[in-house]
Formats: sequence, structure tokens, C-alpha cells
Amino acid sequence: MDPEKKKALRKQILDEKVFGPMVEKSFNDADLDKSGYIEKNELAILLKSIHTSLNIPPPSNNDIDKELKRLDKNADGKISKEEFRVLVRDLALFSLDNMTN
Ligand SMILES: [Ca+2]
Repeated sequence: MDPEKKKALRKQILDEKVFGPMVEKSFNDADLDKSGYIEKNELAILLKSIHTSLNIPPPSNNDIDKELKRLDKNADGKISKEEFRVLVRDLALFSLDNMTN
């Protein structure tokens, strides 16, 4: 993809009008028990399905702990919707970077 087009797409993805609903939907899908937070077991399920869809080996328990630590800014052991935005952003940009056309 040409860099200009990529830049435009990047901007589009991170526009709050697009990004906000994207976060909302991914969060609700990942919050299996509807507790309003993504707990470690839910993060594990989510990361496993992401790895599967990207065709990379499943995350180890250590990978999941690391990701939880990275996202869990206030260190309460679970991911709030606000904290979850980082993951959705990374994933959106990762998918964009890996688009072949
Ligand atoms: Ca939950």
C-alpha cells in the first residue's frame, strides 16, 4: 500500500468516531461475564483468538501476564475500557501495517 494511503487510513482508524465504537464492540465481546472489566481469563481467551487469527503460536501464560501488566495502568489486576483502548489501537495499527494491498 502506498504510504499516503496508509497514512490516511491510519488517521481514519484512530478517528474517535470510528475508534470509539471499535473499542466499545471489542470490549463488550471480550467481557464475557459482563463485569465491566477484562479479567485475566478473558484477556487470555482474547489473546488466544487474536493469535489464532494472525496465524501465530498461542501466547504462553507468561505472555498473557506481560500483556496484562502492560495494559493495566492502575495495577488493579484487570483491564478497564479505558485501558483496553491501547490494545485495540495496537491491533488496528498492526493489522494496517500487515495489509498487503
Ligand atoms: Ca469481565
